[in-house]
Amino acid sequence: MGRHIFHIDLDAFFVSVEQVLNPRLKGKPVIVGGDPERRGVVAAASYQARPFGIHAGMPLSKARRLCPQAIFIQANFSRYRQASHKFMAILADFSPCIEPLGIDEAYLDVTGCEGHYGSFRQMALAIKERVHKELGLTASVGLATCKVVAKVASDLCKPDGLLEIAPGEERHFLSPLPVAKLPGVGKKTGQVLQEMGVVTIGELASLPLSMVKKHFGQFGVVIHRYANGIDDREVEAPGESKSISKQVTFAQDTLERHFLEANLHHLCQQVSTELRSQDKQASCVTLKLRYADFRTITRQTTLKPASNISQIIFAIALQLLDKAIVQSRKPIRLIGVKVSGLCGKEKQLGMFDSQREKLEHLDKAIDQIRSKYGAASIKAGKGISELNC
Ligand code: DCP
Ligand code: CA
Repeated sequence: MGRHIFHIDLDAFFVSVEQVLNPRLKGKPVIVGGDPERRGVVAAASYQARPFGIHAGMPLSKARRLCPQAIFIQANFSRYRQASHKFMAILADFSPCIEPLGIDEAYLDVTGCEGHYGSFRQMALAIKERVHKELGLTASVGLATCKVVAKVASDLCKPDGLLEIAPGEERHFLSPLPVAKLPGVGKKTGQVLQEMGVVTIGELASLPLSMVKKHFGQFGVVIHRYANGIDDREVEAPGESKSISKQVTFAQDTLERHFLEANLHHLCQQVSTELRSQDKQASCVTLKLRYADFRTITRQTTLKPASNISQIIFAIALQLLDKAIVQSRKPIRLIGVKVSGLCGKEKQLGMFDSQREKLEHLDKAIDQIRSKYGAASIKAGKGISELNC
């Protein structure tokens, strides 16, 4: 039996949350990001602001030049996080197989779930209705047999849309669209494809695989399959995660080493606590940095043996951060940590066994205190200098 997958994405998320709180903002060009007099970029723009050419990542000063009548408001992340949790909880009521993607989007594998609603379309409408009724937000939903087609579909029908791509129609649907619409095709890949004379997804799909592979290696195989509407990726529920990641966006871009270190420490604590709660160990640590100009880099290191010890993950991530700071002294907007290559507990033999054991006991004690008194009840220090890993 074929799969049925939804991609659901909230429209102009940050702005829409603000509009629910202040209905006078509805129907107006609204920009969340902050004060245009100060340095900063657009986080979200209402659909009324977009015809002026305003988009996320654009400097606020430029946004104001393009649309002087726009209303600028400060981002309030705790509000957005709260709305996001409620949104994900609504989705989880429709299918247990849910994969949150970002703060305001998720894949849902709804194969076999449509019976109660009559059809997948009716089911998608029911989701939209609940999101609107309970949160006051509009969502756009793409329905397809695989992730990539569902995502392109939801993007295409925004805002407040619903687009169903019938089984067998995947390639035909993607074919006329600009190649930049294909997930995975960023600026760089788009440029190379343009030089190859590829404008539409259909043209990419028609290229011989060997040619795409020659230009892009294994990644070429993936985008060629996507262009042909082929995508076998499962919708991965968080419980079965292959990775755990946490990130934080700063109110102001910074290069302040102690501030970055403290945030990194907190993120590493969060991912390692999550690892331990899943009884998993990670064999890879990835640091993600986004600079003020929105350029994003990732740096990773393999962990041998795999570990879920907070101090070890932090020590590795900190090394990566220090290297990155030396390489580029640009102010940082976002910092994130991902642990992947997850596996069950290994017998850890090695010269630092006794030290690791001590750290494991420490983490266990911290976990117990937190589970009893809450996450904020205890903070671990950053004493890593003696850790030799
Ligand atoms: N966001 C951000 N900085 C960016 C992009 C997005 O802070 N460069 C935040 C604000 C967005 C939210 O993430 O509201 C979700 O991002 P989306 O890309 O889904 O954009 P929107 O939801 O704002 O608009 P759309 O209706 O196009 O999905
Ligand atoms: Ca969105």
